[in-house]
Amino acid sequence: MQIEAVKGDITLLHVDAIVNAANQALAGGGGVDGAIHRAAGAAELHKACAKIGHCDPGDAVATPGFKLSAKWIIHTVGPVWHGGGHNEAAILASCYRKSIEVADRLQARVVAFPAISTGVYGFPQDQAAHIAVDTLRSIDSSTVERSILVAFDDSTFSLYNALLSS
Ligand code: AR6
Repeated sequence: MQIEAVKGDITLLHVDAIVNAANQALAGGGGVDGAIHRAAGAAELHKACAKIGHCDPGDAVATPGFKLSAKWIIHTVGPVWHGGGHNEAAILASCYRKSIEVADRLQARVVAFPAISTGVYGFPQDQAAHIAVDTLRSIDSSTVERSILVAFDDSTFSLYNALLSS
């Protein structure tokens, strides 16, 4: 699986699936979750999420992409940062692994990820970037050919580029 970094708005990407940094209730919210709801069509996406109802931290579920160019939205729930001693790293790694498992089942070949947990949930950016890159590198996907790490700010973009060139 090829891994690359881009900077920008994940809702604008022409990929098979985009990953959403959701909450356990799949209720929508701010950050990338809010942007994805607005771009996909909030009413339809809310309805699809309500039907699923819940997602545990570290797990992932899928809905259609509705008005997005992406065919699918894979909703994963990152850990809330509580200082690092509450299994946060393992839960974040699980978000990347489970999202790829869901993408495999959907036959998605190109998947884009936001920097899960590094906004409202407070996970330190550098540690999260390491986990994203290390976890994706460790996955042997049967279907996904390309994973795109989408940075919304310069510091995240620099971290991804440094890690991907090492
Ligand atoms: N495209 C790509 N990345 C984005 C975009 C965008 N359009 N908008 C924000 N980001 P966050 P979390 C980046 O807070 O920390 C929501 O309310 C942002 O700069 O969206 O996992 C949910 O409902 C940051 O780097 O997600 C949950 O309650 C990254 O996306 C909670 O926030 C993640 O920031 C989840 O918190």
